[in-house]
Amino acid sequence: MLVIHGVTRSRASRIVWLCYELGLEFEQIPVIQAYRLPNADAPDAPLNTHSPAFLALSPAGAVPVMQDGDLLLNESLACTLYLAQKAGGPIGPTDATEQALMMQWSFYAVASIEPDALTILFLHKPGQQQPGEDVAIVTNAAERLIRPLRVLETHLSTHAYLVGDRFTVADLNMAEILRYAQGHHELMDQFPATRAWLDGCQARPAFREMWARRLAEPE
Ligand SMILES: N[C@@H](CCC(=O)N[C@@H](CS)C(=O)NCC(=O)O)C(=O)O
Repeated sequence: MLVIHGVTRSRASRIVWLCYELGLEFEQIPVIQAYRLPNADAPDAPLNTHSPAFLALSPAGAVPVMQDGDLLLNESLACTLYLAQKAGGPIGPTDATEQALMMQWSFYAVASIEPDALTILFLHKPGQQQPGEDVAIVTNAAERLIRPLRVLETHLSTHAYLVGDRFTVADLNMAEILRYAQGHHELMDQFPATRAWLDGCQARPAFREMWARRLAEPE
């Protein structure tokens, strides 16, 4: 059976969501991020990204890691792209052209959106008193996101999905990364087609199932 190492409150969410889309059974080993623990190196600490048993699988000490038979795979988007292609249904590529486009959007999400979106996720606290330094960092991150979000908006103004005329792994990968920035309403409101597409992705039963699993985990 497919094994996912990593709690759902991590980038493992991407693989969990895809497994629900595909109806794939999986076992999840809830490896937690070391930074979320008071003392990750204590002998009684739960299995975490510093644990020797986990580092044997992931020398980088990062979740998720996925095992499918003899294949041991790091990098969440390599995992989703692999599973979607292997499954062979509508969520994956039908040919090399679609595969290239799915990789294009996924890599664009990771390279041009994820770093600034993560900054927003961690530092944007609307309605709360915040250090001016954090506010400036968030403002800069939101400004840098305007360019890639314009690219997305242009595409999604004339297409329902990123690749083909159906929901695919490219939408899933992009949606999970853009989720980090969705709490920044002044930013997202500038991109109504993107906002509507993201709402549609998150309304999918498989996303809701992943989200419920995530919420069931301790914060
Ligand atoms: N590019 C990697 C990033 C993996 C990553 O940074 N994972 C975080 C959690 S989402 C992590 O494990 N951090 C470990 C730690 O800080 O201890 C991927 O997409 O899989």
